[in-house]
Amino acid sequence: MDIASLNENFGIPGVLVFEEHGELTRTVITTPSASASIYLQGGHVAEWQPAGTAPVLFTSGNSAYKKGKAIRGGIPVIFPWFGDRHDGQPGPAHGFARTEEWEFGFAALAGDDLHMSLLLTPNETSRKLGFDHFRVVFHLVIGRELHLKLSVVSDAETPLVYEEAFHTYFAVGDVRETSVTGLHNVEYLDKRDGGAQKTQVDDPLVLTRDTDRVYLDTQSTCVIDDKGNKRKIKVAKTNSSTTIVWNPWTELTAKMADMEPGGWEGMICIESANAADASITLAHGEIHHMGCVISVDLD
Ligand code: TA6
Repeated sequence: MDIASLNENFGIPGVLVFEEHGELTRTVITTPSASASIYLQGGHVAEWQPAGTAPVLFTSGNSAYKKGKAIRGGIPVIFPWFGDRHDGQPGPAHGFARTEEWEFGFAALAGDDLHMSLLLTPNETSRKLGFDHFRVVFHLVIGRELHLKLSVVSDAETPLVYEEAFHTYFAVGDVRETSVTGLHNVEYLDKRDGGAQKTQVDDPLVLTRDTDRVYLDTQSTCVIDDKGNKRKIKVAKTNSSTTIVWNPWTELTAKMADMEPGGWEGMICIESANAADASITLAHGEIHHMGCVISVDLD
């Protein structure tokens, strides 16, 4: 659907407007409680800023807004596998959902909150990768809080096995002065140490180097104490058993064309997922909902 048709069918004057940005189509949202931008490619929430506080999501100034290239930052929607594909078949890192075009479903204003949905269905890309007969609906409520729900339905005769994640990049004043609670005593796979399984002893967690950890069997709410912005960001999730913590730090950032050299200092990924030992299996007609509510409390 072209921009004019999107605005005619779904636009809300002064609240929700579709526009081109780079090679991509996005919707820009402005309400009394928050502003946001969401790209149809990937159903990708790139920005969310509740009234009265700094942007909550980190987006790299070097991000490419090109077809088929994931935006660096915001909330990449990861489906149907997390990280490298694990079944010996070829496929892009973190699956295809974040680089495919999603269909805009609906948008409606309820008070100061904007409700909207996006839909991903099988296409030539997914079928080539062996994924057909599924539907993914991404429901969002954008306001003083950000409510996310990813609903996956299987229409296949054989079981659908998948991983999923909200790969959320949070903006922080300085990651070195930021701490995270909610993961104490949780087992994790340390991808910076050959995937060794360890226990989270330090509480709160403070990152001091490049960090890539997959926390297992945890449904906990994480709280990011973003001292640099004098706020706490709460990440409450439902039907999610995995939490990933990631920061590329200096050396890895230097190798990423879509990251600015010091970009790592202003971000931390706290990702709500079902991955590693927590993949989801759906029989024909079954549905699964993974949710996440992000909220901000000023100090
Ligand atoms: O969530 C952490 C991670 O899996 C890291 O291993 C790193 O690869 C990161 O995702 C970013 O992946 P991307 O494909 O977006 O560069």
